Amino acid sequence: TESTLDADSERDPLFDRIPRRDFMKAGAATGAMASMAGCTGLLGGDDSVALEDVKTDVKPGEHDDYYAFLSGGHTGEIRVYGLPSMRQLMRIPVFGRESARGYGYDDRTSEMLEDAGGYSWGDTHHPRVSQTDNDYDGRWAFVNDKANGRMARINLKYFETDAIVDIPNQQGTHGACCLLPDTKYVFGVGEFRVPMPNDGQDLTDPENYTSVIAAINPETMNVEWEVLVDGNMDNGDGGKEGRWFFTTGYNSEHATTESEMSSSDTDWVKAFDVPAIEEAVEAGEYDEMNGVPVVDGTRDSALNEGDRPIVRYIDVSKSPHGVSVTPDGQYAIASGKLDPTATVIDIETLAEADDPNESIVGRPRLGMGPLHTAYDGRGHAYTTLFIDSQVVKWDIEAAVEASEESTDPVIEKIDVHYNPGHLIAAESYTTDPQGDWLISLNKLSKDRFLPVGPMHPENDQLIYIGDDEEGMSLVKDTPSYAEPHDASIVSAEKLDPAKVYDPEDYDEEFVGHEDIDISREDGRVHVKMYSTRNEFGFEEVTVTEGDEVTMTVTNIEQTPDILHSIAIPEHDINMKLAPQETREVTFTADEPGVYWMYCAFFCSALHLEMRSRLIVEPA
Ligand code: CUK
Ligand code: CUA
Repeated sequence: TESTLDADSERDPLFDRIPRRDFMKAGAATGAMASMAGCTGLLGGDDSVALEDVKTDVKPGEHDDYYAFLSGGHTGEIRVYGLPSMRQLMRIPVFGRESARGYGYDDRTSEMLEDAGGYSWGDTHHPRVSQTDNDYDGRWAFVNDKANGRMARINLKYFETDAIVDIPNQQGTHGACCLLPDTKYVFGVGEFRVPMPNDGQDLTDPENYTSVIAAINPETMNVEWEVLVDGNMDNGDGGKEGRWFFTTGYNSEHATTESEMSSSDTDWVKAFDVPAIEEAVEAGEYDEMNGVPVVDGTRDSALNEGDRPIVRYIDVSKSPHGVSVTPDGQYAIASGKLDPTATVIDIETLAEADDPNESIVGRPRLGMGPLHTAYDGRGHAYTTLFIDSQVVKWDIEAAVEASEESTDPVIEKIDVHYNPGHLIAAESYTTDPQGDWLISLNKLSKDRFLPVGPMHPENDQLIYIGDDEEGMSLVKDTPSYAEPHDASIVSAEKLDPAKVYDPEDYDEEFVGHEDIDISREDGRVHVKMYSTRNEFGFEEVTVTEGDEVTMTVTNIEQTPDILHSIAIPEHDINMKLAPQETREVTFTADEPGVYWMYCAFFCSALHLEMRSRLIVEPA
């Protein structure tokens, strides 16, 4: 394993202490604490398992224990990995067209992309998986578009994007997260401060720029309301109890340049009191902007006076970046690039505190550039140190009362390669993390892989965190294409993806053997045909130059994994068809000639012969 940077002398005394604390936590739950306190036989706590006793390699033909959903940054996609193998199982295009899946090539998905702004790319950062009762429910994943102010929903029955909302009044949607326990809302956290409305009326005075969080209904993907705040916002995470939602922000200065943005020693974590906001919306205390109720949550607003302010502004050290809520829902932990400490906020006291700063209960000193924090469910937090290029493991309860200078809560540090952004532990975003695996999503790989030109892959490192006695172990390097930011790791048994499509789930009309048809009316041609090994429903389709052609094609196969597509040369069309899937594409046949429509998936021994002619007659 990689070296532990802390000298042994620094680690030992802490090391002695930690398992006892773990044990006390477990003991308190069973009421057995008094009789067994101090017993050293319980080093490592109940759940601690040695690395040699866990599956680290997934043999050929075996399955992984977890799905990991990694964002793809400015590729605009999501990648699905298996854990612990770190094999890439699938890519899910979200904000950009992708030809292998025909995403953005058929009518339905291209209309979806068009209705969502018509951009050809997005910047995905935070994939979050829906939960019911604080556990993964297998329904959806959500992901933000930092580039264009959007949120997308991925249907986990089919592992495909099924909805995108272009969020009004929000220029860059950075944080993304669900309000738990039951995913009542998906929050889009607005990063860029812009004039509101951003219509060219008021361009120059940054004091008047502002940003909003958006509460999105996960079923309808409708933006229900927004809250306007002071300063910008960055990452976000929701409490486990359905009341609080937290965001960080690095620009309380309301500045437009880097030096001004980091001039103040403190910025804010904002705590949104969701039921109080809902009451304000209910009472009509909002302005409607671009069709969305926008509630004023700035510090001086009327709604922030009185005994139930809708947004609490908590002073934290300069430029906080990550914020995440502990699995027990007790603390929100924020940290940033420019200060070596993390801020531990006691969520329960937030409601009663006169001054929200009273809810800050700890400021442990973790290392340089603490960015993001994940949890193992055994009372430990793991924070990436961007500048130190390490992951630090620390004890949450020991951090309560810890001063800014205190390194006491620190248990261990491990080097990562290099410069980690997010990290994520298995089911860290639930109330019951698995505590075995952690991925450090490193921004640089430098010398870790064969060189492939000036653009390097990034390095997603798998770290075993299940053994409190031996500490963290680096298990694998995985090169990844630019640029994963965050991830969610879900136990395999919590998802139940379909093997073939259910035609009931889509609007397109299923075209069976008997249903093939070509109809013509006023220069419009509608072709309905099936695809199967090794043919399309028609051997040739003849249209006239200038016709608007709609093709509805069903893959009538029942056999899992037998995919076809219909690729039309020189028409920029490739439509993927999984078993029982129907898709539709509309195009204008404007060049006379013969075009071989072919199947792009190697589906059988006669796959190459699976083609038909599109004949376009001159007008
Ligand atoms: S962010 Cu990229 S490393 Cu968008 Cu959560 Cu911190
Ligand atoms: Cu169908 Cu190749």
